[in-house]
Amino acid sequence: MTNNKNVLNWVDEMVALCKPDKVVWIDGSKEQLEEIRALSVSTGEMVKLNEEKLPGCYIHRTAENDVARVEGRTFICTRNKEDAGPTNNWEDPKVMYEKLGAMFDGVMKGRTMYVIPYCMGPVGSKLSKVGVELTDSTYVVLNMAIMTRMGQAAWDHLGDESNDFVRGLHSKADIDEEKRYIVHFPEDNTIWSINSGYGGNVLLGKKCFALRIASFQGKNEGWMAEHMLILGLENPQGEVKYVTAAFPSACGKTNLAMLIPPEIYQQKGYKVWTVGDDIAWMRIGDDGRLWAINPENGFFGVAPGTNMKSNPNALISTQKDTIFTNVVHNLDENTVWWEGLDKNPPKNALDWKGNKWDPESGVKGAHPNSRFTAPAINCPCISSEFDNPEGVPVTAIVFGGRRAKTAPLVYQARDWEHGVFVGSIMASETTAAATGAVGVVRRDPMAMLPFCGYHMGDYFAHWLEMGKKLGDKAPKIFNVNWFRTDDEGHFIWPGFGDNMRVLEWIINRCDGKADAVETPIGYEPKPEDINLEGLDIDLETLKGLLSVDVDLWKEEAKGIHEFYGKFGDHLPKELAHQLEILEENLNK
Ligand code: SAT
Ligand code: MN
Repeated sequence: MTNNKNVLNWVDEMVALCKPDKVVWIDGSKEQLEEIRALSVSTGEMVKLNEEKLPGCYIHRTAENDVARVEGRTFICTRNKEDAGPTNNWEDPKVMYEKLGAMFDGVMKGRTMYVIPYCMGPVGSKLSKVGVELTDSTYVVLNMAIMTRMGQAAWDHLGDESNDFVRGLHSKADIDEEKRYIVHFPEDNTIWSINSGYGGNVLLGKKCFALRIASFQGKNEGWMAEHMLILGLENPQGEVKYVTAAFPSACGKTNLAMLIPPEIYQQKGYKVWTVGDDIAWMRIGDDGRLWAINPENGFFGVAPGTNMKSNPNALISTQKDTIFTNVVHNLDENTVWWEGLDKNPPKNALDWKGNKWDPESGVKGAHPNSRFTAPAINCPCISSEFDNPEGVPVTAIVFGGRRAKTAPLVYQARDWEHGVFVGSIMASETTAAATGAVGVVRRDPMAMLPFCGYHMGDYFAHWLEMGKKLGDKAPKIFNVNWFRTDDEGHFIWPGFGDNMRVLEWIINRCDGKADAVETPIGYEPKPEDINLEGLDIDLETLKGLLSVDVDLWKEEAKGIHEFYGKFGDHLPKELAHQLEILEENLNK
């Protein structure tokens, strides 16, 4: 399959360590994948769903203690502790290789090791990179087949000589949480993951490579790996402008990426095209602009809340060749269900734990972080540029999170440097995507807190550096918050398709077609410049959504001081200066 000695030697070494009974090289062919599906069904790893209603679809359940990323057990192992920074768990690489080496020793005895070659990004693109994942899980093989360009094409992209591939090793031998480790060695292009079967911990091309390792590579090679969706917004003249947006996990990236504009926009001819829903790799093109590709090939989306109203494009994407994880299994129809899919929970069903489920019981049937793994090509609004090796030019970068009060619906940064500040102070209420308390506000710069593979202060400096190189060709930077609530805790802004109204203002700003008002935190729309036609929201409510509460922001500034304190002398002086400007503005 490959003659690349770097690959062959490393696989030999890992086989000698893990001692599998058998090694299967994945070529990505239909026949081979079909065999592996049949095998997973025979072992009970997956259940085949109703072929008429959900052709090519399967359901899988993880262990009950293994349903989300485990940030406490995720490590960045660099030779110098300093290089991993204050926001990552660190261990000395030597110590960690030894510790995990002992755990991997003989771990695949009696099992099969699958060698999965995969390409992150369109095959042949200058920005694409190859990874190889060794795993003893057929679930991982089948998910990687959806999430990446997997098989022979990846070997071809790598070539026979290159050593530039990420070495991933995964085993799911034991489900004991105390023995679970998700470990990155950025200096060796290596990822070792053991004793988990949950997506973000084991699909090593995704968060581990495409964000943690890739962010480190991007810093060294002059590009960016970001936790961002990429969408194209087509106007009635047929011009498409591309926007990338960073929100923390489970804050609606998939929904925004697949947005369907409200009726009044559709009538005029506006359309939204999806390039990616989770990760963007960006580089400066020959024309000096910032260009983005989506390194993934599928969507690993949150199931609960996805329905024909909230996100029809996502739901349609899951109707064939999809793997569902930790959702409700409808036994009468052999289909799937989750909270928020529709108002008819199945009566004869198993919950995500595999127990008989009574919808009347008040107990949730699907896990809040249950997921679908769906091929990107299933998406009705997939962009024609999805496979373009050049990527798409980025007009605007949007940051956002869940904030009940502080952040307004939308504001624009004064310039790139201020934009980096806006990204760096991002904060959001936590969700079920990671283990731990839900609903607690935490700082999550650029939505990269759990995903930055090096010192976050240096990461901010890299952003500033990129801005200097981009100069006046830099995308404009914005911040949005769809999650402001009223005194009863209800969301005020309808969100979903109506977010188009905010995107319209963002694009108009980039085109120099919309005005703005200056506030202490940045530029905001004039309320009358947000189109409210057909919405149940009046101008007063909108003004409320755009209001900046100076007292809350003074509190916020204190929180930022404290947060910035962590970074010591790695904090770029430009950001400290931006914080001073914010405080001055608030005290005016
Ligand atoms: O990390 S996952 O890929 O499992 C999902 C997420 O948290 O964004
Ligand atoms: Mn994500």
